[in-house]
Amino acid sequence: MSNHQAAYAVLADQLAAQGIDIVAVKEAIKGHKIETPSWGYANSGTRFKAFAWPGAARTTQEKLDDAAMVHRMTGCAPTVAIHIPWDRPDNDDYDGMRQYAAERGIAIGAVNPNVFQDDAYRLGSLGNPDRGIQEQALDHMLDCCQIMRKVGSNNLSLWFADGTNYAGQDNLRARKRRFEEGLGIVYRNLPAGGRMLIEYKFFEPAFYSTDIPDWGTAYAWAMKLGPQAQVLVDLGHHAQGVNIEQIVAFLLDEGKLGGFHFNNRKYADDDLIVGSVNPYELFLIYCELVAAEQSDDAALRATAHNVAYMIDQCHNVEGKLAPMILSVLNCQEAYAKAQIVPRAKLAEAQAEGNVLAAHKILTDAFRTDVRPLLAQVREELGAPADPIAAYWASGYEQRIREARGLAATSGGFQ
Ligand code: PSV
Ligand code: MN
Repeated sequence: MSNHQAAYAVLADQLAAQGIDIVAVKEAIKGHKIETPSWGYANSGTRFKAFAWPGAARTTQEKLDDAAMVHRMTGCAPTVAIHIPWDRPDNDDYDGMRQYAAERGIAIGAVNPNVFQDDAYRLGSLGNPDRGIQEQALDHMLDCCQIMRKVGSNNLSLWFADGTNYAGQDNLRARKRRFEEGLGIVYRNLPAGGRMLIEYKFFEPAFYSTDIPDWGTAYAWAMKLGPQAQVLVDLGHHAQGVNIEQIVAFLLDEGKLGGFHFNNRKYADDDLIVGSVNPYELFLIYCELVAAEQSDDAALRATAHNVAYMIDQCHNVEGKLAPMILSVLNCQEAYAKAQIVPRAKLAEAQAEGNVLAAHKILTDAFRTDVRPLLAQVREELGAPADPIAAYWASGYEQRIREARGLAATSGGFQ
């Protein structure tokens, strides 16, 4: 018996004694999938400097190769989000892209339109006062609805850089109406079974007003648009001290939580490895999700099981694949800890008003070392027990460094 197998046997006994169904927990962990972003495999930086990383992906094919490697190492990252036009293939060969991914054991996940990098978008996209530019943004988003059909994606992930920098710069109510009109058109063009995930961000790049500043705005529009529109929660897009797990609980209960962009931050939208700054917050967020997954309410369960878990991080100084693997593992670890919360006992303590007992039940689960359980799950899935060690031992990093060298930029699918 290896070390982690012995540790797993001890943990399994301990959890069984608490009435936790370890087989069900392992099955749930095996079903928990996390999408990685194509843009996380390429060079990236801050507004001050992008440091090139040796071996960083230069094309979308290389990004897909890397995402497939992350999936092979973790066993739980089978899809990759694409960003258009960053990942636009030559001759719009999206069939080729879909096939390339499939040949590597992964699939294309969320399609992210880019309506912020063109010069035309200086004053915004859907919120722009110029009708022609609104239409340009709309055309691109409608194009992305077609791309969803071609790559077999069910998620259109929308983030807008729209806002204003100065009081008086634009009419705030008019911008709201422009957004509502544009989003309505996109909504009506979604593929059958596809959904629109509306992401909010409280500031940046505009600093006076942001057109979708908070979950309330995204929620109000998702309600107006209909069942195929839901809210996307990016962990980096809140003011300090905001209780994100409460937002998650509210949106889940309303059937409007569509997806996550995982990352962590110390100050703002820092793009740090999820769980690296505040693993307790990540655990508490997962507690809400798992409680909904395990609820008696069928609609709530369906919402929770349909949440798109995605990473939205660009690693600037710590490499590319290894930090992505660590991010996936951190999510999995928080999910596993949320799975071992004894919910009946917790509900009892809550009903009795036993504040300290309820709090301790949660923190005991958080403090449990679930790594042997995760190693066991990975072995059962045919993935390496220690994905980071396996990655370094695989020689992949060395190979891509030699083959790709130092690239200043990244390009599309070739
Ligand atoms: C910019 O803040 C951002 O990080 C958003 O979170 C988007 O989801 C992402 O870029 C990709 O467009
Ligand atoms: Mn995001």
